[in-house]
Amino acid sequence: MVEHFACNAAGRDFAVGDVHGCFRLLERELEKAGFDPHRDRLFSVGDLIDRGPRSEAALNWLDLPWFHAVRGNHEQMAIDVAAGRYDADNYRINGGTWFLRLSPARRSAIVGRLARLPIAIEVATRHGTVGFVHADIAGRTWAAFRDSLRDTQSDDGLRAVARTALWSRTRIAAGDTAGVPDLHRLVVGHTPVLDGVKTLGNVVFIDTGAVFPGGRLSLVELDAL
Ligand SMILES: [Mn+2]
Repeated sequence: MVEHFACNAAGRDFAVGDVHGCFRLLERELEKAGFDPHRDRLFSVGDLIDRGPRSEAALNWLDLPWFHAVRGNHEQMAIDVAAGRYDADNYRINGGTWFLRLSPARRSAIVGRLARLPIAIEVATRHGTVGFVHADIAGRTWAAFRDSLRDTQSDDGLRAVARTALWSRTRIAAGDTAGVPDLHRLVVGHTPVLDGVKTLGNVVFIDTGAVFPGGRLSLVELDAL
């Protein structure tokens, strides 16, 4: 549920907003940043798939040793549709047509990979721990959120915590600047901020709407946050 990464002493760490199939844009941003796959790492806030042109490429990216992603609500929708827990028409409206057109075998291969994506990632940096979730943490602190992911006894309980992590827009809707006291930064996507990367307290919203008109894909270096 939570994947931990030690400090990258050799190179740089980057975060990328919701890609939604726009992997050509991601390639371009990495090239502009001079990303070095031998030393640098890239962390995704999830929603690699749906809406955009190349959702299936997400699987190739997830095979790369320097690319790490948390699970987004779009990955969760694909998982839930395949399990019969989510309405296929709703998923289609949300950009899942590509997935629904695949063969059942291909769908289950994809879901098998997406289901292994963690809900949260934490990365040690020289400034402190940087946390990643798709939408927001449940609870006030990272420690409490981690505990709730670990200690939740039932599938339903886990789903409730994960629902906040994957879907919540409460913090940004309220303009809540309280932040997360036990992190250096929390990096999230999910809610498009078309005016550019937005910070509330120490929570950084990096989904600048790559797939939407007027939007772009944001690649940010963790050190610059
Ligand atoms: Mn999302």
